[in-house]
This record gives sequence, C-alpha cells and structure tokens, in this order.
Amino acid sequence: MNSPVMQGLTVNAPAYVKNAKLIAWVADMAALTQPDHVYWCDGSQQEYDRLCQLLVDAGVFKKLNPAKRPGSFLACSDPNDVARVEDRTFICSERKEDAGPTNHWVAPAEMRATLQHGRPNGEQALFAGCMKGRTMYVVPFSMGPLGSPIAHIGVELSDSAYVAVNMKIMTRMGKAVFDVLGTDGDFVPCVHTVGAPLQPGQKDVAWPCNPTKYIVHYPESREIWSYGSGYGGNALLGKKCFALRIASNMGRAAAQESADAPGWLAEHMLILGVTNPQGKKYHVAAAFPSACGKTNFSMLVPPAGFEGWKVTTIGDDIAWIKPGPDGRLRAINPEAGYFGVAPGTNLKTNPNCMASLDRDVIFTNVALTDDGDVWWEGLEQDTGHLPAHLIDWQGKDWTPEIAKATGAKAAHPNSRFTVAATNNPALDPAWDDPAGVPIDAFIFGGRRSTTVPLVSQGRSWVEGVYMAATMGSETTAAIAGQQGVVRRDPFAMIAFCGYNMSDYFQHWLNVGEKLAQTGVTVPRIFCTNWFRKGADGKFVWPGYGENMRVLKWMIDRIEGTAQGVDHPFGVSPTYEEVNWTGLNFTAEQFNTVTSFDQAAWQAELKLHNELFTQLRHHLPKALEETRARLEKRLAA
Ligand code: SAT
Ligand code: MN
Repeated sequence: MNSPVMQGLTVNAPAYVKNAKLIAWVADMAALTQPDHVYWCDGSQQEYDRLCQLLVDAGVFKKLNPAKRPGSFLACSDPNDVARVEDRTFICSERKEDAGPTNHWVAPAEMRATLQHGRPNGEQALFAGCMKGRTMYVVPFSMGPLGSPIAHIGVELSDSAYVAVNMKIMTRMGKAVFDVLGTDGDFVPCVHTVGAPLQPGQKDVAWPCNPTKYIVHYPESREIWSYGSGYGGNALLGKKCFALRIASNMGRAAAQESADAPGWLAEHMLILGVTNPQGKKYHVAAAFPSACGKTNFSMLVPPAGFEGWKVTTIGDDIAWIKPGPDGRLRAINPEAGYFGVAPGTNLKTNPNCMASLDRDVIFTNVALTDDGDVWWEGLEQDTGHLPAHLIDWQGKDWTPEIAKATGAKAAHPNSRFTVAATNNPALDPAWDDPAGVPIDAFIFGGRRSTTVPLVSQGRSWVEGVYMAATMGSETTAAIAGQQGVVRRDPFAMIAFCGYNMSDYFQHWLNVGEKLAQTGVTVPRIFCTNWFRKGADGKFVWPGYGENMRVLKWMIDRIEGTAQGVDHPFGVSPTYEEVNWTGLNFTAEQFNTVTSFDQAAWQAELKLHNELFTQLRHHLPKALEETRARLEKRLAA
C-alpha cells in the first residue's frame, strides 16, 4: 500500500514537495479512497479563481453580481448539513478516561475498522472508495504565521473543492507550506470526504454529503478523519478539529515534557487590542460559545462617550496562547480568515464586519436577492424594510408575506460568510506577528437570560478558572440539535477540548501557577453575560458597541482605578463606575442586568455540582474547594 502509484493513479507530487512521509501518506489515502484524480493545491490566486469557476460550472457556487459584491459567491448546502454535528464528533484516545466524560469516545481500533480497515466479516470501511468519481485535493496549510515558532502545519485531503477554496481563505494555504515542511517536517494529517462517491456517468448534486457522519480525532497520533459533511467545522479541518481539539492536546503534552514547562493553551477565544486615548494598549482574549458574538466583540466600534478609544482585531474565534520570552502569556490567531455567522450582522451591530464583506467573500446558506446580491435577517435594520422578494437558502421563493405566514427564514440561522482577515478595516497591525500579543485579561461569556451578571471579576486566577469551568450557556444554531437550552459549556470548550475536561482545568490551574512563580502579572479573569432578559422577555443590555463600557471597566480594574462591589461570585462594577456618556441606561436597568439573586444562585450552584459530579474522577481539588467556599458565602 505504500507505493506512490496506485491502480494506474499516480499521486503526482510536484517536484517542490520533498517530504517523503507526506507523499507516502497521500498515496496510501488515494489507494484507500480511490479518487479519479489527485490535485496538489499551490494556494495561488489563479488556482482559487479556477476552483471557484469550477464550482460555478458545477452549480455549487452562484457568482454574485460583481457590481454589488465583487469576487463573491453563494453556496447553499443540503438542508441536512448545516452545522457542526457534536453527537457525531469523537475523541478516539487509547484510554476512554483520556477523552473524559464530556467527549464521545470509541476505541481507536474499533473506529479504524469503521473508517479505514473494514471488518473480517466483510464489512467495508467507510473511507474505502469514498472519493470515487471525484478529485482529491491536497491542501497544505499553516495554522499561525508561516514558520512561526507557535505555528503548526496540517495537510487536509478533501474531495470537496468548496473545502479547498474555504481553506485558502481560512488558513495560510499553499506552496510555501511545503518549504516549511522540508524533507522531514511534521504535519497533522487531516482526511475529509463528503462521503458521496460517484458511479461512472452519475450526475453530481450541488452539495454532496452523507447522512452518516463521523468527525474523528486520534489525539495520540494526531490525526483527523472527517466523513459525510461538507459544512464548516465538520469539514474545514484546520479550524475546530486541528486548532482546538488536536492543538489542546499538543499544548498540554508540551507541559508534560518537563516539570517547569508551562505548555500552552488552544482556546475558543477571540483576541482584540484596545487602545486608550493616551495611546496605551491592552490585549484581551475572550471565550464565548459558538454564535454568541465573538466576531462582533472582536470588531467592536467604541460608541459615543469613548472618543479617542480604538479596538482592533487579532482574531475572532481561536487563540493559541504561550508564555513569551518575558514570561507573559502571548496569543496568536492561528487562522487567517473569519467563518462568521451572517444573520444579525448589520451596520449597527458590526460595521467593521459589514465593510469586510464588501468583496471577495464566500457566503453559505444566506438568501439571494433579485439583483444577484445576498441577504440575511437583520439587514432590514440597515435599509428600514424587508426585500420584496428573495430566493431563500433552500432555493425557494421568499417574500415578507410568506415569511409571516410560515415563519420561513430567508437565511439559515447558522448561515456563514468566509472572508480573509485582511478584508477587516479594524485588523490589528500585529494580527500576523509570529510573536503574538501579550494578554492582559481573559473574558468568559455565556448566553444566559437570567442569573449571571453583566460582568464580574474573579478575585484570583483560581476563582477565574472556576467561573470559566462552570460557565453555562443557552445552545445556538451553530450546533445541530435543540436550541436555547442551558448547558454547561466550560471555557466555551465543551465541544472542542480534545481530552479529559478535568485535566484541562488542571492544565489551566498549572499555567496560572507557573506564571505567578515567574513573578509576571497574571492576566485578570472576567466573566460576562450580555444576554440577560427583562420581565418582558427582551434583552436589557444593548450589547455590541456598548460592550465597550464593560471593557473600559475591566481596564479600570487592571489599572486599579475601579473598586467594584464584592458579591459571592466575584467583583462587579457599581453603576457610577461605568461611563454612561452617550447611552441612556438607568440605574434600574443596570440593576436588572447585575442583580444577584440568592435563590437563582443556589440553583446555579447545584448545576455546578452536577458538572463536578460528572467530572469527578480527575477534578482538581482547588475547584471543588472554590465551590465549597462559594456555597458558604452564598449561605452567609
Ligand atoms: O462550524 S464552525 O465550527 O466553524 C463554527 C462554530 O460553531 O463556531
Ligand atoms: Mn467558534
């Protein structure tokens, strides 16, 4: 199986590919999946344009009106393939315990039989022949600036040209990666198939996929295998699969190399820079679950009352964080583009994002306007009216009347845009700096209608880790399944931590401890909730740009100029400590979003306890003790 020539199919590696392990692996995978062709992506603009044209010709892409949206395309997926499939996502570590109780686990040998090897009873492996009739794209990519000491390389084999062009935007993709790889460099092998082989003469559909789906990670051998979906994090394997699930394993393994090695962190976090009118700059990394406003927060435009303040984007979804030479934690964005939620994005909620979307965008599952542009729910706030007619994301006619009668959404709630970071007018000059940016504060934010205050600060690293570990959030459309139910989402990583969650908590505690030992200032940890609702069921906090007011209070805490008020769960601002210039927000409204309800918190602590019971086997003592302390404070 190791010959580069398989059944008359040569994998035809270009001369500049010199990594023997890579070539042999591509040959093995070609032998297994049996594509008609193997194509090595070079990452050039010509190649991108060619593949996009191919997708247009195949009916996968619709080219948008160049006068309205130059260089942009719309793809609409199969209605059964619209979001990450968490119940089909597996961490296949050798020991079940290492995947932990929050991950789906199958023994690697068993999973390999299903995907790769088949069974003695003649049962075929899912990947056997899965690329028949298709082209296998070899997609080399770097997560992080090419050649940076923080960056890591992956190679994705995919039978989807849609994936190849999205990877070009989302990562540093192309030929230069092979130079970094050299003859014996390491890479994370990622195999992806839509799971829809074509028989000779069989006509393809616009969005091939398979009702059977597997998103599989082998943490020990650092491999990713994805079957049956073409959507987002299921298919763009550099993102959640590599940059979070595999990378979280890598960061922890690095800490196990020696007693004083801190290792590093792979987090579901945006990274932003915030500069005050005096020119002093701070960096904040913030974790929110999927579709809870990370992109909006990372591109925030300071409102009235904040003249001279500036917010700049380093990343909108993922952060890799390591101590730098001075001991401080430094963060890079391993990605090069944004795969953001379209609905709700408009000039009011995120003007920088809207400017980013002017050109060179791939849209997925939004609606098409009659003049060849795109539309999604929320844009009516910019124009003051709904469009008279659209083609919705499922290709059906949409009118305001139909929507009213049937509730049909023009754009799928998890419809997305893929766009290069360099399109963002608020892009931070250091976004691509291989050294990363020094982190002053971490924010953890859930989506909660009740209970959790607008903002509070942990009194210590341990208390901050406790807040992050016990965070709850209402589920969104980013995940296949029920929406709006509160689930525990520790560190916004419930779906992305590639190992035992309790060990992950311990890793965070260890990082803090090792930082403190070096004498550097440890980042402050805050917890936010933009989503508290009033008695009328409506959000009380205006959010978006107004979140600057909360950010400013955090900076005042860092500078020691805000006192805050102590409550059992941490420290929150007084009404007077927040700059209200330019916003009419009464002390009463403030009370609605910050009030601390004893009974609600008693119920909340029960849920913390449930989580800790689930995680008990490896749970750090420090967290259990923190919970006991909170319980006592609450009873006092
Ligand atoms: O589909 S993605 O996983 O990339 C988006 C998300 O859920 O955050
Ligand atoms: Mn995300």
